[in-house]
Amino acid sequence: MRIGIACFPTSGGSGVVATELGHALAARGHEVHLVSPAPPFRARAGAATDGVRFHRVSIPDYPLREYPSYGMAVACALADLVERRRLDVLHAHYAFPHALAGFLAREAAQGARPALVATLHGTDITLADRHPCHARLVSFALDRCDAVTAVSEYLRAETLRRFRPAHDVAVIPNFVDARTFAPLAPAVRAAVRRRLGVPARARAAGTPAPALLVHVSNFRPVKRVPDLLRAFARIRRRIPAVLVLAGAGEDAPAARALARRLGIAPHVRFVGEVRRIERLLGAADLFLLASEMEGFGLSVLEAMSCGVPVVATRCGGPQELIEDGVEGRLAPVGRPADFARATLDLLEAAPAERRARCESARARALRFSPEAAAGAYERVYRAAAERARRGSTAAVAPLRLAAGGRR
Ligand code: GMT
Repeated sequence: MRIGIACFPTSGGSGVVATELGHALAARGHEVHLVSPAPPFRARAGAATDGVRFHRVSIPDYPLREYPSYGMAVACALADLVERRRLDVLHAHYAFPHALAGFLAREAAQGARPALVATLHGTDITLADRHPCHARLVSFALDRCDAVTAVSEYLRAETLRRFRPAHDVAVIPNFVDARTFAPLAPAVRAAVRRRLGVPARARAAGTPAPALLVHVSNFRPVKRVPDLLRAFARIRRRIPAVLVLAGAGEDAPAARALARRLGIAPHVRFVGEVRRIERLLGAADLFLLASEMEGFGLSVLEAMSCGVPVVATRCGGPQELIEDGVEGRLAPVGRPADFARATLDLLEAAPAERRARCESARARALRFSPEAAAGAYERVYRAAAERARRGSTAAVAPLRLAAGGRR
């Protein structure tokens, strides 16, 4: 198939999923076009040679340029691609504006009518009603798609509850490349920890080695980083530990200020965006996520794939990845004291129990393979193409496809 994928290029999970899916589909023989304002964060060097072509969305320089429209620019880029490559499928990642732009592109393009597929990731649904008009456009776009997928059962349920779309929403969980996101060799792990100033072993007999706790974030309010810092302050009162926060975003300056106020600044490292995040994840004792809501929680899956257990809030997607007490712990949202207790439970467990949890985390992550996800998307594409051919987008039979190991 000839497939156009529209996504954001930033380090957020939706762009990562779209890019990795593009590579997995290209490996299965499809012609894949990635459409984004910049090369996506995880786009691989030499992508053009492995069947994925990148197309930059440029916002035209126009006399009224103080009002640039990214949405219109993506629609133009997609319409152009549909015509030039006679696309079979247009796959929009993130409902707004990509699904709407895909609809416009399909209407505007001449000579081809690709199937329109949207994948919902999280805040595109759960924050859409912050602006009623925005929600109306999301609803309109979803109803014009030939297929809609969500990255978790939780997000599917939220989408049905909030939008009552014309068709069912298929669940295709996100996935992880278990060769890249793998447990680190002990020497590599020790080297990464040394660079962070966190020894892998105790410095003196009778004193425990500090725990390395890692969080990856876009520092948006939904991540509740202040809760994480408050929980960490409690953890530090009991045991030596270092918290590494990777990523960048609007709440980062306030998080630094809070770390200083809580007196934990010397033990908190803000390392910004990290290219080879698998090294940082693999060096951790635990991965922490205190979000208010996660459509999926890709960083949770990536940490698990590195053999690292997770403490997360009961906030949607992570509840489908972690069974409380098996691959990690789940804590209520907005309760730093409970979050700290859950984290300490894991850190203070006997070594054999800790090892078993690492193995469970890795084993569970192996069930979310890129190949299975690409196969599930192919099936959605085929069904959507059939629907587009018939020219009908309403009253669609339920599509229930799961690529990962949902319980
Ligand atoms: O909504 C965001 O904060 C960003 C968005 C993105 O573009 O990465 O993240 C969402 O998509 C990811 C990939 O499917 C999910 O793993 C994240 O859980 C989801 N974020 C939220 O729902 C907050």
